[in-house]
Amino acid sequence: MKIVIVIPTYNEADNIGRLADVLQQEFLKRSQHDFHILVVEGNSPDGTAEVVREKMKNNPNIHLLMEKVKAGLGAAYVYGFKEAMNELKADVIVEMDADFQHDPKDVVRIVDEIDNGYDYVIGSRFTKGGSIPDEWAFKRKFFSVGGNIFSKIVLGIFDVNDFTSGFKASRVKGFVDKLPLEAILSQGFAYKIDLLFKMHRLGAKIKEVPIKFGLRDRGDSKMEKNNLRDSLRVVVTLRYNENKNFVRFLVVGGIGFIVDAGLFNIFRISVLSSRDSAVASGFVAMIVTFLLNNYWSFGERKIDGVQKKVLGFILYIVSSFIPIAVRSRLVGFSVSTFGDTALVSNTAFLIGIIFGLIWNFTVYSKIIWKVNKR
Ligand SMILES: Nc1nc2c(ncn2[C@@H]2O[C@H](COP(=O)(O)OP(=O)(O)O)[C@@H](O)[C@H]2O)c(=O)[nH]1
Ligand SMILES: [Mg+2]
Repeated sequence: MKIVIVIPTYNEADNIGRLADVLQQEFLKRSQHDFHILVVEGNSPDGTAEVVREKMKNNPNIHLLMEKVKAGLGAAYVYGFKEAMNELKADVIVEMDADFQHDPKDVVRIVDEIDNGYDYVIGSRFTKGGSIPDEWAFKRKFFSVGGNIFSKIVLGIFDVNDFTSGFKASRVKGFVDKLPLEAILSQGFAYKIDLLFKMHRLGAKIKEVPIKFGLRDRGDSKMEKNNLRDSLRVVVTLRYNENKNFVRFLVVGGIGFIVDAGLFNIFRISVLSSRDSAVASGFVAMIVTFLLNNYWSFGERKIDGVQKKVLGFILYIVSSFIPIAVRSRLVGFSVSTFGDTALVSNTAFLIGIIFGLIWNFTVYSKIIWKVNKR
């Protein structure tokens, strides 16, 4: 496989050359792979680019991508990802810092898990065997650990412990090439949470490999002051966007009801019997809601092609009958058990509706409009 290590740099002249040397030695341990280093340079004033150019003279697997200006970590990675995919034709992309906080000796351990079939391998500080530096001030530890717990709960992803690790490997085919890189939610550090969430939603098989996050070797941290707020914003935005599907699904349901009831009456007083009208209006409402769900509620994962649409629609009709059948059973059971009163039947009916909403939304979001892995 072609493996590209993307390393963003800003004022890393003291580190990048030494890091490249160590990495080259590490690459020899997995000679079955074709390793490359892609430095994304934020136009550092300290001559980082010169150091890289010097290395490139004798190392054809080292590449340099120059940014016009330092635009943040997320922006640097997006630039690097695109180059790695489109120009270098990477099969696997590794993200890593230039300052030795990530031990270059861990690269092969991380890549090994891709070989083992995982799609997204996270060098994790918060899994058994991983660690953050003892030297960190309490405040930094607190925000690092606390931020991860917060992300975990709000995003509902419980099989990941380190949401902000900058050391990881991603499979390109089916994963990085499906990420909406243009619409990255943060140009800074918080891009990590965004991409992790989206990889998870793409159904990546995720593996955490414990790493000991070290102290920066030389040079200064470029940690932005607003990282914490920015991360918070990304987590909340991701959650909201997820619920947007649900809100839209409810609106479509409401529209479906209006269409159904309206057409029922139009058909009934014009051409059809009441019985036939109920079938016809229901069918039209199904088509309308299916299309609205396709182009709006789940628009970002819409079904393309007539054949797939027809299949999706059949599934849509079949699955929609299940909660209706369950509801009628529930109402029948309730009135025969608790008495045939308005309260009993309406309570049962309402429970049936709630079940129907959960059922339909689950089927729509997990099956019919599941996140695409084409
Ligand atoms: N190209 C580019 N690289 C950056 C930028 N910000 C940070 N880096 C690099 O990204 C890596 C991580 O940044 P670092 O300052 O170590 O962050 P910290 O470990 O959180 O203090 C390092 O290799 C930096 O040189 C940026 O805006 N542009
Ligand atoms: Mg660092």
